[in-house]
Amino acid sequence: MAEVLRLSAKAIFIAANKTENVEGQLNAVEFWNLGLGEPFPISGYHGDGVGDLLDEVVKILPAYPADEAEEETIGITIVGRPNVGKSSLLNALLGTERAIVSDIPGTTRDPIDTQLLYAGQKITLIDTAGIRRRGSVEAGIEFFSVLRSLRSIDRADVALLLIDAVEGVTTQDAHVAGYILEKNKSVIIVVNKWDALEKDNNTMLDFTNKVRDDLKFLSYVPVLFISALTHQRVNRVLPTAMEVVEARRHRLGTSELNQLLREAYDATPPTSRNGRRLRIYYATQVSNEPPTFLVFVNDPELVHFSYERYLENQMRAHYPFSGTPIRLVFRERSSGKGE
Ligand SMILES: Nc1nc2c(ncn2[C@@H]2O[C@H](COP(=O)(O)OP(=O)(O)OP(=O)(O)O)[C@@H](O)[C@H]2O)c(=O)[nH]1
Ligand SMILES: [Mg+2]
Repeated sequence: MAEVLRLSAKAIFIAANKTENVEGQLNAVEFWNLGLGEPFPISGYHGDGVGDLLDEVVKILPAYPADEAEEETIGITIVGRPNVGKSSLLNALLGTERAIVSDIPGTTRDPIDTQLLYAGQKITLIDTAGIRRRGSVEAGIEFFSVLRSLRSIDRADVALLLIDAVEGVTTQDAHVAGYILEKNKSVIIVVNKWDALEKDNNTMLDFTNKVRDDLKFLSYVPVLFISALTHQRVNRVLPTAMEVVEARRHRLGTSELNQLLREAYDATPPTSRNGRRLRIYYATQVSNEPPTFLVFVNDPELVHFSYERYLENQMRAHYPFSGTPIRLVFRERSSGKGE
């Protein structure tokens, strides 16, 4: 059958059906032997994997005119404490005075959505109300403003977390960053009011190190230094957001992924626990936005937090997934399957 298909000179996709359980997914791997490329584990019954298969099929179809193909809009929300310059940044990006800017904290009350077209992509840019320290938010109007700011993160792909260059990173900024990642959204740190800082040759490096130190869990996140007032480097914001969106949508090929994990494992094997050592059998990227990887191991209990972090770092050394959280899901490989 494989031979007949090969002779047909048509594009071939192997859909390995009935792979809703782990065993089935492992069996699907054996279709590599057909030599017809990567098999797609799907479940016709549950619908798992069908979207991924269709994505690949659609990729090789002739392109539609751009306006039909780019239906999807990318959500970019601007968040941060009151008065950091969120509305000023929106205006600077749009080149118009769309949002009200004032030195009174709490000027913006409701999220303002603006649609724009950038590099052929439809973008919804959202200016939000400032998010104040927990505890200092009284009930009433402000409470709901903050709630709506947080909700804007839910409907965005990327959050621009604005930080005041003069005030530096606060614990509140760290909280908001944590919230963004919890929602599996991508993030860019944007240090605003860069014009208002006395600077020497080291200021930017020192500030970057400080940000990295204060927000250790955001080591893979781009940091930009801008002035919404003078427009300094504001032109870096949207290109960086597009890079991050691309990273969110990136797929690591299965053989690429397995090779890099094998190399990582061999370079630094995990230490054994109670005489048992973690073994990694096979991994596959099961979805994106954010990229999610299923890793089959002998026993997920043997995956130590620090080893998971090590694997993640090795994956990022191979492909940075800039600004984007990635998820590793460890599953036990069912017994009786090979070794
Ligand atoms: N020096 C300097 N001032 C800025 C910059 N960006 C904004 N500001 C000033 O900071 C104040 C607050 O700006 P907004 O853009 O209203 O800040 P916001 O984050 O939208 O504030 P809320 O809507 O109240 O949360 C205004 O007085 C701005 O002129 C900047 O890059 N440099
Ligand atoms: Mg505002």
